Amino acid sequence: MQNTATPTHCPYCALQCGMNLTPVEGGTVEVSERTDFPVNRGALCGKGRTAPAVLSSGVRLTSPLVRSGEGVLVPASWEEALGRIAANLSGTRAEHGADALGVFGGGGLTNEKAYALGKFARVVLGTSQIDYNGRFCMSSAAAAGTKAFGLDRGLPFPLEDIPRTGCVILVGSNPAETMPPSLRYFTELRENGGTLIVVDPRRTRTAEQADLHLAPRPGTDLALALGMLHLVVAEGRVDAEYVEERTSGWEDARAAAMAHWPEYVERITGVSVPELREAVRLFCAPDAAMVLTARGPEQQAKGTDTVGAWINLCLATGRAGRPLSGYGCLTGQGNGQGGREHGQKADQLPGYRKLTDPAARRHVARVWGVDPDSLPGPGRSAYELLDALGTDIRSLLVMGSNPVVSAPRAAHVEGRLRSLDFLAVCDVVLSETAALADVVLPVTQWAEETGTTTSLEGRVLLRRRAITPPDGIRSDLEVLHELAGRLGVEKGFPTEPEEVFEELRRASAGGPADYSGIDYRRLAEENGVFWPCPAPEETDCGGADRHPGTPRLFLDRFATDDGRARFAPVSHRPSAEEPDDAYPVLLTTGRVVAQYQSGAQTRRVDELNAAAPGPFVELHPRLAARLGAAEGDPVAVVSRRGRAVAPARITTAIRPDTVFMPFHWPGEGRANTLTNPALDPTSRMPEFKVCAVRVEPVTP
Ligand SMILES: Nc1nc2c(c(=O)[nH]1)N[C@H]1C(S)=C(S)[C@@H](COP(=O)(O)OP(=O)(O)OC[C@H]3O[C@@H](n4cnc5c(=O)[nH]c(N)nc54)[C@H](O)[C@@H]3O)O[C@H]1N2
Ligand SMILES: Nc1nc2c(c(=O)[nH]1)N[C@H]1C(S)=C(S)[C@@H](COP(=O)(O)OP(=O)(O)OC[C@H]3O[C@@H](n4cnc5c(=O)[nH]c(N)nc54)[C@H](O)[C@@H]3O)O[C@H]1N2
Ligand code: SF4
Ligand SMILES: [Mo]
Repeated sequence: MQNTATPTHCPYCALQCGMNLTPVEGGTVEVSERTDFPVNRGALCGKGRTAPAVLSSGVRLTSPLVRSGEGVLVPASWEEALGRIAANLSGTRAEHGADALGVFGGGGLTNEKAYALGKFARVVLGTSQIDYNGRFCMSSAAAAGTKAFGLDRGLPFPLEDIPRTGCVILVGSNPAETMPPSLRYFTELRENGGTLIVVDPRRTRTAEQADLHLAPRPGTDLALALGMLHLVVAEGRVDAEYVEERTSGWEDARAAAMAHWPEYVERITGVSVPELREAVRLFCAPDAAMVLTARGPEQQAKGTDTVGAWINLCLATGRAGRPLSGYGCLTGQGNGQGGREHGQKADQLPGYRKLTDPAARRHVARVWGVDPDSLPGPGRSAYELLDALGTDIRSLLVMGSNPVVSAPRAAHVEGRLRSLDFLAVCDVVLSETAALADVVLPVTQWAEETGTTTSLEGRVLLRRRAITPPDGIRSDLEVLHELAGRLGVEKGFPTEPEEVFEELRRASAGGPADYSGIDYRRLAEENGVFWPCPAPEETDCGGADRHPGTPRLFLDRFATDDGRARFAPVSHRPSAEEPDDAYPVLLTTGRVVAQYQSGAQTRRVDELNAAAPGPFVELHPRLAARLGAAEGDPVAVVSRRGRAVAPARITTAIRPDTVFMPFHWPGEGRANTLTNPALDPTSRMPEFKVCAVRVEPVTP
C-alpha cells in the first residue's frame, strides 16, 4: 500500500475542489487538505470530505448482478453479465434496428468515459439514440451562449476574476448550498467594494449575503431581464460604441425590451419598480460587471431565451468580452463542462463538433477509422429518449445517471424503464434505476481510477488513482472495451484512460473545444489547463513549444463568424403551466448542501443523512396557516403528474405563492413525481423550476 498522499479532485460537483487522498485500512482513503489548487485553496464541503465512505464495501456494489428467473437480482460472474448484455443488444438490433438501442450517459463521467460512450453508441451499436443527464442541467445556457458568442464554455473567465469586478448578478444560483467553497469569491467581491445582487424566489443563504435580493415569481426571469434592459435604455446607460463595434442585432432586441415597461414587469415578476431601478443602478455604476446564471433561470421551458435576455443586458452595457466583465453559467456536475463536449450528447461529436456538420463527421470518422456515412445522425434529447423507452427504444444502457429520481415526471419515466425489454446499468451503488435493471455492472470510483474532468471554469484537470479497486470491480472503460469486443469491434476501445485521452485530443483537434495541446503530463505539471488549447502544430504559439491554454475568452473577438456577439430578440412568455383554480400554487425545486443530485451516493453517507435526512416542502407561514399545517406536519403537493408527501418546513424566506422541494429523494417525497416535462424548444431542457400545484393537509 502506498502511503503518500495523491493530489486529485472531488468526485462530485463542477467546482472540482482539489483534495489529497491517502490510502487507509479497509480499502478506502483519507481526505486531507490540498492547498496548491487555487480554486478552493484546501476548503471542502461536507460531501467532498465524506466521499470516501462510498468506497467501503458495505455501501457499494461488489459483484455484477443479473435478474434471475424469479425476477430478483442475484450475483453473477462478469462473463455471464457481459454476455447477457451483448446478446441482448445484438438480438434487439437484429430484430428492431440499431435505433431500438438507447444509451444514457452522465455529466459526472470523466472526459475519457464520455468520449468512449459516444463512440461506443455510434460505432459499435450504430444508434443515434444517445443523450445524457447534462440535458437536464446546463443545456439552456449552452444553447444561449452558443447563439450569442459562437461558443459555449460555462465561465469565459476564471473564478479569480470575480472579486475584482464591480458588480455580480447571480441569477437562480445558490452557491452557499451548491458550491460552498466558491462563496469566498463573492465575499471578497464585497470586501473589495463590489456589490452582489441575487435573483431567487427564495431568500437563500446566498441571497442573505447580497446587497440586493430580488425575489421574482418562478419562471419570470425573462421579463425581469427585459425590464432591466428597458431601464438601461430609458436611463441612457447603453454603451453605444461597444454595441456598434462588437455586436449585432441590437435594434430588434432594443425594440423587444422597450415593450417591457417596468410597471408591466413588476406585475409579471412581483419585483417592484424601485427594486428594478436599484438593480440597474448597481449593475451599471462600476466599470466592470458580470451576470452569472445557474439552474434557476435555465431549467425553464424558455430557458434559452431567458439566458439570452440576461446576455442582452451584458451586451447593451458593454459587459462581455472585456476584462473582469462577462456572462457566465455556473455548470453543475463534476464534469458538466467536459461531459457536454465529447460526444455523449444527441447532436454532437467530440471537440464540441456538430453531428450534422459534414466536415466534423469526416474528421471524427477518420480518427475512428470508420466511414463518415456510417455515423448516425442526431437522436432524441434526454427526456424524449426516456419517454420513448418500451416503444421505439427496446434496450437501454445507463452509465452515470439515476433518472428514476432525477427525471421530470418521474413516475412516468419509471414506468417507461419498467416497460423496456432490457435494461443494463453501470453504477457504483444500487441506485433506484439500477434496481430496475436486468443486468447491473459494478464500476470503479474516482479514487480508484485516473481520468480528466473539465471544471466550471473550463479548466481541464487530472484526477489521479489513489488506491487499487477491490477485486470484482471494473472500470467503465473496461466495460465498454468488453462489450465492444463481444459485439465484434476488437479495436478502438482501450482500457487505459491516458490512451483514450490521446485519441480524444486528436478527435477534438480543430473543433471548438480543442484539447489537442493538452496531455496528462501537462495537466499534472500545470494544475490544469483551460481550453481551447490547440497543439502547437495547429496554431501560432508565438514561438513557444506549447499553447498556454485560454483562461479568458472573447477579449479580442467573439467566436462567431464575424467576431460579433449576437443579441437575442426575445420577449416574455408565460411558463408552460401557470397556476389556476385547481392548481393555484407554484412549485420550484433544487438542492440542499448535504445531498448530491439523486442522492444515490450521498444518501449512503451517515454524516450527510444526519444533516439532511429526507425531503421537505418549504412554504410560507401564510400558506401554512391556510392549510392548518404546523412545522414538520406532512403535507401533500399535487400536480397534474402526481402527488408527493413530505414534512412542512415553514419559513418567511419563500414567496407566499411558491413552495420549494429538494429533489434528492425517491419514494413518497420524490419532487420529480410532480415536475413538468415541458421542453425548451431549442435546448430540450425540461421545466424543473416551475409547475402548478396544490398543497393539501394530510389527514392521518
Ligand atoms: N449540495 C449540492 N451541490 C450541488 C449539487 C447537488 O445536488 N447538491 N448538484 C450540482 C449540480 S449538477 C448543479 S446543476 C448545481 C446547481 O446549482 P444551483 O443552480 O445553485 O442549484 P439549485 O438549487 O438547483 O437552484 C438554484 C436556485 O434557483 C432558485 N430558483 C428556483 N426557481 C427559480 C426561478 O424561476 N428563477 C430564479 N432566478 N431562481 C429560481 C432556487 O430557489 C435555488 O435557490 O449544483 C451542483 N452542486
Ligand atoms: N426536480 C429537479 N430535478 C432535477 C434537477 C432539479 O434542479 N430539480 N436538476 C437536474 C440536474 S441539473 C442534474 S445534473 C440531474 C442529475 O441527476 P442524475 O443524473 O440522477 O445524477 P446523479 O445522482 O449524480 O446520478 C449519477 C449516477 O451515476 C453513478 N455514478 C457516479 N459516478 C459514476 C461513474 O463514474 N460511472 C458510472 N457508471 N456511474 C457513476 C452514481 O452512483 C449515480 O447513481 O438531475 C436533474 N433533475
Ligand atoms: S464544493 Fe463540490 S467539488 Fe468542492 S468539495 Fe463540495 S462537492 Fe466537492
Ligand atoms: Mo446539474
